[in-house]
Amino acid sequence: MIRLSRHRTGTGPRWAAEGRWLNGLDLTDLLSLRRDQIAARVSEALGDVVSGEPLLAPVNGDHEIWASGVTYLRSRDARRHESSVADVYERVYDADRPELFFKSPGFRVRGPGEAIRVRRDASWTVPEPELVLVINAHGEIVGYSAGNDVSSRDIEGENPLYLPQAKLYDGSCALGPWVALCAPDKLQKLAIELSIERGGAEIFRGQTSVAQMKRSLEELTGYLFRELSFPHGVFLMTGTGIVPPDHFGLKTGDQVTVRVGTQTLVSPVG
Ligand code: DO4
Ligand code: MG
Repeated sequence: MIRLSRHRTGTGPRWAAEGRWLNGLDLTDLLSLRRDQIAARVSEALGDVVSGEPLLAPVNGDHEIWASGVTYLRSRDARRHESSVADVYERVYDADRPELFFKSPGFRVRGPGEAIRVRRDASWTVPEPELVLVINAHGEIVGYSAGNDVSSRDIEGENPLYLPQAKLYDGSCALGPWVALCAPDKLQKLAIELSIERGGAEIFRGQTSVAQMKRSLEELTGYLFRELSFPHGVFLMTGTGIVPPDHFGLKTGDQVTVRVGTQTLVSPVG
């Protein structure tokens, strides 16, 4: 596994691998390569050691973040319950074609320690802890990150056609802390955890595993690439298997921790 991180510097964002600067190379360059060429290209570009420059979201501004939904039974059940048109969730869970939606352009993504938000016109907002696939321009899964698909359940529940408003607003997408380059078979059983703190005390904790997902990672990737090309590579959130109980909604001041495999993404709610 190779950890790629993106940092704030005096001359703009810069990428590093395993704590050393990458000279003249960033994630977009690496995602134009085939999977089996990436590690060698990273080694060639390694430079000086990073000296404490703060982490940014591990994504370039022109990357796209897509998401899939209703890939875990828990998500299907929660949405069937919240919605007046419950049938659509049941049908998409069982259908061959998965639900895929556009979540965010890279420039809107919040990184480690950056605030996520509750929409001002929403009354019921939840975090969604998700494995995020990092996919190269050739449609090969080359690594992963941890992600939070923050969602307004009341807006989606009122009418599924409001999904883009429930899913895409300032502070609704967080990723990080890094892109871990690894073989896709290392992702099949990763543990996923969600912890929510309010006033310094944990008020919700849940866990699942990628092994609980109804669909395969290759199946989701295959559908995303069917009729769309991604010359810069693309990020794909793979759906949530953890949904807090119905009485729970995020509030300003909460702190959300998402763990996926070895990555821990902490986000205050601003
Ligand atoms: O159908 C709505 C979105 C589902 C979703 O985001 C999820 O299951 O994670
Ligand atoms: Mg989701």
